[in-house]
Amino acid sequence: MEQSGTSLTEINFDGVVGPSHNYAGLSLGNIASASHAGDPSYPRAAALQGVAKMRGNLARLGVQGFLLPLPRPNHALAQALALDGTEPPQLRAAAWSASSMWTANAATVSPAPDTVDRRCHLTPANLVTMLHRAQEWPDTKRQLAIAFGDTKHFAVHDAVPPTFGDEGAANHMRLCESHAAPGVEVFVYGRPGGRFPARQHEQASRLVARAHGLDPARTVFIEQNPEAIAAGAFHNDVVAVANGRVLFTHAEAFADQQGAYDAIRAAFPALEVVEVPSSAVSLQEAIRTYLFNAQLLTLPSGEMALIVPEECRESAAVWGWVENMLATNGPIRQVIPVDVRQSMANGGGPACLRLRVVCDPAHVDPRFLLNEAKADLLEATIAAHWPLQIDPSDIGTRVLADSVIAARLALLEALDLAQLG
Ligand code: SUG
Repeated sequence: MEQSGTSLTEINFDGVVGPSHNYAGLSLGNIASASHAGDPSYPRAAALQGVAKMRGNLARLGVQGFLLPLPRPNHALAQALALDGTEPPQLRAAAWSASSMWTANAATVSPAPDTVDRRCHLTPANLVTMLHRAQEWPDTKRQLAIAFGDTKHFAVHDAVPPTFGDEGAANHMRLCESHAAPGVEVFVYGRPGGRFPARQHEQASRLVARAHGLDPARTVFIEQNPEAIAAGAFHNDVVAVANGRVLFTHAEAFADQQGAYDAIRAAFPALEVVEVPSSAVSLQEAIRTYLFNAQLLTLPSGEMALIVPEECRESAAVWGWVENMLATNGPIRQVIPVDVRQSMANGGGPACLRLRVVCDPAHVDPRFLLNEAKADLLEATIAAHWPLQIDPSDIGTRVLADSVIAARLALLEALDLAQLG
């Protein structure tokens, strides 16, 4: 058992966008996914946008990690679905989805200072609500077990059993005085019955909290606002994000907004809420621009920066609120737009693309950590192997399968991770 040390830091593990990235309209309740269904996709541009975001954060924070695309097409799923070319295209596309790029859904992570055995616990998300996402977790777990294979410092669990849907860190927030101090973990679940699926089940959240050995006095369970889910907030991280003492949230994120603040404050009295009122940014505009699907980072200077999608700067309402916020003396001192448009068109903003792990970087398998040279290597491999464009009619073809498989293997080899092949 190890006590938390000063070397604990937050590492963002971004998902490298896989070579089969495409728009198949697979996610009911995800407005962007539905509205871009059938569009051509640009996997090379998508993956390069992701690397550019990682490079920016590496420069800002000095540390950055990544997780690799999962094997696609998934032959086991294709077989299980009896795909023979006569099936509906969406069923076929499920076996090709590059959805593991959204690593906020890879796992729920409880850092060592929060857990009873003082190890960092990771539970891969079962993602059972969506077929194309439910196939991810066994391969995700294999990867996590390598990246965080140091069992003195990490515990990697199995996913929560079905039918309790678990969507991982996208429905989980952590408040703390510093990343290395014991934190308060907030699990946000939805109740079924609305027009769109509530993907995070309360019992899944409670199960993860127990499995991770969290202190009940520092664990809070909160219900998502059913109206937010109905408006397209299929994950809580579409309408709220936390970092340090700060909860940055839309005023309509939770079923009982004031009750949520009170419950968090009871466990974490230092809470600072930065709330965006509906009069400034409507729920619909927040979901369209992904203002809250932002990375709220503590910079080495101690200031907080919000990494938002470019779409925020193009919205008069959102940017107007941002400028007003920056003019006040609040905890968020910088707002930095990034271009992740290819991911955004499937409902994945800057926060969806990263999994936060508070740990000592020295305990992580270095093959999953980025530096400038490795960012160059990622870019060169993507530029050489990722398809430029995928049209819906390409999905299911042998030609595309060969190119997607070869592209991923080239990346694994470049990173000395062929064991994941
Ligand atoms: O699960 N989109 C993903 C987006 C995940 C966003 N993650 C977070 N909010 N943390 C999803 O809905 C679309 C795939 C398609 O339609 O082809 C998709 O899976």
